[in-house]
Amino acid sequence: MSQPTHQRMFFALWPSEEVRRALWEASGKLHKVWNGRRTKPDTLHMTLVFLGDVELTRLDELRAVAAQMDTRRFSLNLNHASCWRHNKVGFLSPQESPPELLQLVYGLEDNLEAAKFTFDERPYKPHLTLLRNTRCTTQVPLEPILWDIEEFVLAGSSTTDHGPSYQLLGRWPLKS
Ligand code: 2AM
Repeated sequence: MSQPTHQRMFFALWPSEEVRRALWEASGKLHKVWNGRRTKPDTLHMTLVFLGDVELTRLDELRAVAAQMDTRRFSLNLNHASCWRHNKVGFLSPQESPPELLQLVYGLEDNLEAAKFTFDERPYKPHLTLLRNTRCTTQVPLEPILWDIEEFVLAGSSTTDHGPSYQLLGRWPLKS
């Protein structure tokens, strides 16, 4: 079989084990009321910038783009659970986006544009997908999930018979 030349990639925030457990618990509570298909615990993440298919020969260039970022660490308070009607995604989000989160996203986008990478340019709506094919019915009480963001990652995505599988292609610490 010929070697792949491209891979689907995105920059993301990747939860620690502790945050992952809290997210999985929240997704269980939402699933009981809203139904749908739960995101598997090991694939839970929050996308920053979705690049789509990237030539593997440009991976080092992409890592250099990420290494230019000098955003400070911040805390994310996932205190809002909701759904989008158009794509039936159920998600957690922060009611207010910390300025550092937006700096990180817009900074990456600016650097990517300068390096002539293409990416999904739709307005950024911070969200962490917990359920697919779902509909929000009634409000579900949840404890807010506080997540200390100390790094961001570049993830590569492949499709398997069991759904998406992600490989971490790089991780960059935020400034303390
Ligand atoms: P989602 O959770 O709302 O589906 C990997 O596909 C990640 O990239 C998912 O978190 C997905 O968001 C996000 N993403 C953003 N834009 C995308 C796009 N145009 N196509 C597929 N995934 C996208």
